[in-house]
Amino acid sequence: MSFWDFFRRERWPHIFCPGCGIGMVLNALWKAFEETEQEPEKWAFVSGIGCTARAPAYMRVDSLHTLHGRAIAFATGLKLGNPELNVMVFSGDGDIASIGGNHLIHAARRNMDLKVIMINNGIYGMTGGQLSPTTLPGLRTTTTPMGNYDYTMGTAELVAHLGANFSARWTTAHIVMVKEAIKRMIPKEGFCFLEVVSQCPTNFGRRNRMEDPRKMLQFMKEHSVHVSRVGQLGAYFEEPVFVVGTFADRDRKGYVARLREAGYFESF
Ligand SMILES: Cc1ncc(C[n+]2csc(CCOP(=O)(O)OP(=O)(O)O)c2C)c(N)n1
Repeated sequence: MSFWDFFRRERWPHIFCPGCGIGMVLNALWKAFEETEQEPEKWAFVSGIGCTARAPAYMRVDSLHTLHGRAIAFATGLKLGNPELNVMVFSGDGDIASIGGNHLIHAARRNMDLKVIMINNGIYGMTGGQLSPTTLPGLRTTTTPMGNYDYTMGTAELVAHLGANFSARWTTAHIVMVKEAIKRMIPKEGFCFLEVVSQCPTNFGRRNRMEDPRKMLQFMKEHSVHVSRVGQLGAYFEEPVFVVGTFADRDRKGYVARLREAGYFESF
């Protein structure tokens, strides 16, 4: 599958700012699809609202661009309506962890058969850079101009704790690991979650003296620590630290398999 079999050139120019990390993740996604010989027509992508949520519109796949925070709820309906379809949610940290947090928690708890890629740029990018639950301590946003005083949500840790089959966090400074994590998620059943910490030079970098995206990549690299060194308590750091690595990789039965075993699909 060539690059242009996966992306819709006719929909470009896209809305992403110069230096935005979403393009890097899309490239990793395409490479993961190419290397595992995926057929895009067997996939559907679901997103909420935000910069990241616009991404599926540029892919040559069936996609649902839904309400802010409700991507996982729509994706769950889609998967249960057509269990043969591979369903991937691709959305932002505000969309998935903040307004959509409750859907995330219960989809992970159920081990719902979805792949979720959450781009964590640490803010609400599309609306101008407000604080989000994933903003790291001390960093500046439009709503915390003197620095974030709030504690950070460890989304990948939470999803792992809830029993999902796969949960990982990497940054765009570890883009090969992002691709490898996507490849690991593709054949798995159950809930598979990948958080990608990513640069937003426009609304995050500018307020934190990192308007140059290369500075942000350097920052992410220097402030990353592998989960094997700190355990799952990384979310409780008082300084900006990105705990990267795989938090869960198990093979519990997914929701669809459990419904099928109980005879629910036959009764429809
Ligand atoms: C119900 C609802 N509340 C608020 C908004 C306004 N809104 C649009 S995008 C957005 C935040 C997007 O942030 P995130 O999901 O992190 O994505 P990003 O733009 O950073 O990729 C908000 C609050 C909305 N569209 N709908």
